[in-house]
Amino acid sequence: MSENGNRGIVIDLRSDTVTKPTPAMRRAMADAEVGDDVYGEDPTVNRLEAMSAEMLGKEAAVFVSSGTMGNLISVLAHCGRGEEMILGDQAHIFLFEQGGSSALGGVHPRTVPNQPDGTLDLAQVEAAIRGENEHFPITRLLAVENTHNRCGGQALPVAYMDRAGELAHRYGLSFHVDGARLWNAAVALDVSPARLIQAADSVSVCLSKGLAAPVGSVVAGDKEFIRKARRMRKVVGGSMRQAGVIAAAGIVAITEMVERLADDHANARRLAEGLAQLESIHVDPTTIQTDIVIFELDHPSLTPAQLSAALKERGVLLNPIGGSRLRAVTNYQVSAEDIERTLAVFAEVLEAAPIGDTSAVRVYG
Ligand code: TLP
Repeated sequence: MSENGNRGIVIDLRSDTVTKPTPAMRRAMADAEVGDDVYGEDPTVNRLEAMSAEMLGKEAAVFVSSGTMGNLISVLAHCGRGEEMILGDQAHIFLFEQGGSSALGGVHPRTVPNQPDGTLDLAQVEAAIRGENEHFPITRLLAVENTHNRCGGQALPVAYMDRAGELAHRYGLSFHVDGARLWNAAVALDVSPARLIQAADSVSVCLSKGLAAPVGSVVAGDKEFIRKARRMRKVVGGSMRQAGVIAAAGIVAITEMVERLADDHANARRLAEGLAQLESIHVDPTTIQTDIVIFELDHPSLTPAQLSAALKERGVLLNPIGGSRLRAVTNYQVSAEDIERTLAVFAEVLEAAPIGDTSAVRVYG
């Protein structure tokens, strides 16, 4: 929770990206030893990369500016122009990254439907893998997302990750994991991040989501893959110079901020339990595994946009995400008390707009 001028308290549940650096991060940033990272001379970046590679159980890692860049350079390092990647129809790479791997790399996306638990049906994946035929693009890559954002922060379990990797490798494909929130998955499943992605050839993890660093993601894989990924980072203009200033916050993120994600998960579960009590909101709290709560609004006079606007008036920020759905994401700036306050605000707003009372549209529109 934070103060917001004369509008008072703000509880920001729009994303876990909204967090500001912790005091320890700001100190580490101020004190960071730096050098020119394009020469490989930034000791802080080198340390972050080495620590991340170790935590992720991979040979090497490269620091990038964002999750979008991490996924992009991974896909470009795995696939050439006209080659194909199989991914979920709800994948962030497919929906929310401007089709960058196709726009910039000529990589053809082939989607299969995401299941409600964020997985892909592996029989459908297998059926989508192309055979040898000059009419077809060559299938090169399988990508999954863990946790799965659009599926409500679902954590894909180890057994599934292993099976997906085994399938990809059986057909000679690489296996990439968009692990923007892999840390959340690992905490929720009580497994190490390294074990969770043991079967993956590459992973992109974010430092600036649940872990609260101001900037940055890390891509990890074997040395040869990371050599290619570094080349791709350069061509998209993503190589940075004295980046130790931001990498320092990333080191704090991976050393101090992972365990506490359990608090965000508990807060998300509590939020869902409270929301489920409200007549015009539908969510099954038992499905909430991590920090994301996606819920349906079923109200005759209030649209998701109007609900969001009315909540904002009272200091609670969260986003409609299309159709009747809205998303709330807990984060380290949101306390258990903030969740209770949020639930009270929901009750207030929905009470002020009783079901069937269309005047609420005018009040909150
Ligand atoms: N997700 C953001 C934005 O899309 C709005 C969010 O608020 O959830 N993979 C996944 C699974 C993601 O959720 C995101 C960001 C990314 C990749 C991209 O990361 P950034 O924003 O660092 O490019």
